Amino acid sequence: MSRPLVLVLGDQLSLALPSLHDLTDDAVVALCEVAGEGRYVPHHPQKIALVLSAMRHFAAALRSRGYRMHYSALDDPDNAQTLVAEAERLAALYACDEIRVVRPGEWRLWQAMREREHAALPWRLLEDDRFYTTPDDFAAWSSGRKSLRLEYFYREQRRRSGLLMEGDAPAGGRWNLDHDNREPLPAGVSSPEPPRHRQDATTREVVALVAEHFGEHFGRLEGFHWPVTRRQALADLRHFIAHLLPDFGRYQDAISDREPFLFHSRLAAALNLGLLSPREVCEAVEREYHEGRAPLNSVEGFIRQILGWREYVRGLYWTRMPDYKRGNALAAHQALPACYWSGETELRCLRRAIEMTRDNAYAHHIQRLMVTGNVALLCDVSPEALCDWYLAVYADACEWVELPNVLGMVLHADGGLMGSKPYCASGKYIDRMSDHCRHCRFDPKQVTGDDACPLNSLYWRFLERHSERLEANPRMKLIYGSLRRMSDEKRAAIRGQADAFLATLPRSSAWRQAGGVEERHRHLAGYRGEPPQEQRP
Ligand code: FAD
Ligand code: DLZ
Repeated sequence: MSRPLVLVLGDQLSLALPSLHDLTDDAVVALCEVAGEGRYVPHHPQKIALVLSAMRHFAAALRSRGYRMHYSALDDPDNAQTLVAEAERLAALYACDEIRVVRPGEWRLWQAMREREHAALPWRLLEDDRFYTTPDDFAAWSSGRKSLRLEYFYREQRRRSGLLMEGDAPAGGRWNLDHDNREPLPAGVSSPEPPRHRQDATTREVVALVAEHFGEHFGRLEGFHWPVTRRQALADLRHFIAHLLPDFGRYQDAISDREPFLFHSRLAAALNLGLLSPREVCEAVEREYHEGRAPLNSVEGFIRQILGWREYVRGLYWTRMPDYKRGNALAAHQALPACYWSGETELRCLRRAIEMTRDNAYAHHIQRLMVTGNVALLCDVSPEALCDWYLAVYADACEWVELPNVLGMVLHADGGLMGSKPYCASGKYIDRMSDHCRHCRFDPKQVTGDDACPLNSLYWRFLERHSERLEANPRMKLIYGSLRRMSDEKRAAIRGQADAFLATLPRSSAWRQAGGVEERHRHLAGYRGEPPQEQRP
């Protein structure tokens, strides 16, 4: 009979976790706070506080259920400060003969653990059953397919799960109601404030600890109000269903200068940490449709994000790594603009998205995709630099979901595996979907001149630069038609305008100056199979 050390990671906080099933009395369950996980990218202090406070609350819940527990606190003097080393130290301390862990959310850790499967103290990896699909299910679905588009995967997921199905047909007769979900926010409409969870002694202690150890990272810690227990996460789910879901669909693509959350659920962090399960969330939302309290465009739009996108990006991640991470189909090699850390930019849409990110460790999907993502795409930011930023700054950031969204959806760096065309947009799009341009010094209707919105010239420059790859794309025919109809002089003027903007764009980031990015590169060089950054020519 083995005596396992069961390592529960900071994003595995579910009582239903497979590694917690049927444990013998002498099994030791360990949760380990380690500086290595807080620093390999400069995580937003709210994200670190969320993970550590949720871990401490979860450990208390396990203890009260009688599990034999070890909790390594960040400032324990013996703490080895990386997950693998700390788990091995504890296994030796408790004379355990194996370490059990459920598949982690990052390839980097999975690889490190798999390398130890046959060590003297073996690691045993269990599949994570908290999703609708496993990586093997995705591999079976994708095998031999020409196209891996979400829509096909999503329909299969609907059939398999039975969500929003009427027999063999989709509820309401259509699989996807995206076309009904594109309204900007009208003046005078605002969304209710999110719940503000009371900070108990545990959370207050963690917030102080994070301020002390990670206070130099980008992002404010004040105003922390993420749910740190299952109970609080369920309160957020109830709030979303009662107050936001009915309007979720129609304003899903809207962007606001003053409202950071709009009608979005803010549930991704709780889902990713394991405080909520995707099944219970989707089923609760589906019930609102059947009981006539929420329209189908909202319910279908929401369920598609979780049952479709969330599962789909996870499948892509696990079946394509580690090669996936090296994708750079558009040959983008520039550093991140410095304003991604400072917020100092005259582009009002970008400034507000970064300020909201700094204040809340949150920006909604359209800000991530069409503001910070779009600007980075148009400014040729390298996938590596942009992925590091997205992984650091959001409370819900986990590599399995961040990487495909940044690399595939935002940067088209996977060469079109995920999206049939890049989500590039000009200032006109921002003006149509938001009220930012009213507060901006630039004019979204002008392409050249002092007042022209830089996104316009950058947009045309991007299309010109990638015409060889994109011109033949049927979905881009119209826009390339417009580009072709421009006179040579006009094209040259636009190119000049864009180049002038890029030439004066400060690129070095606060974190690069502080040495944080270099530390990350050293850390990652091993599994990328590359020489460390400083040795590259
Ligand atoms: P809602 O708008 O209320 O959506 C409901 C749920 O659907 C979310 O909670 C999330 O679980 C899921 N979801 C929505 N869109 C996606 C998507 N594209 N991929 C996967 N799941 C989705 N999501 C993360 O959870 N972690 C990340 O690290 C992350 N990084 C992203 C980076 C970029 C560049 C982009 C474009 C998107 C990223 N997303 C990420 C997806 C999405 O933006 C967030 O899940 C969402 O904004 C979280 O806010 P919410 O909970 O209010 O979402
Ligand atoms: C994000 C995070 C942070 C900041 N700290 C810890 C930690 O101290 N201990 C831990 O177990 N997990 C932490 N996490 C979450 C991990 O980064 C996450 O479990 C892995 O990246 C795998 O998804």
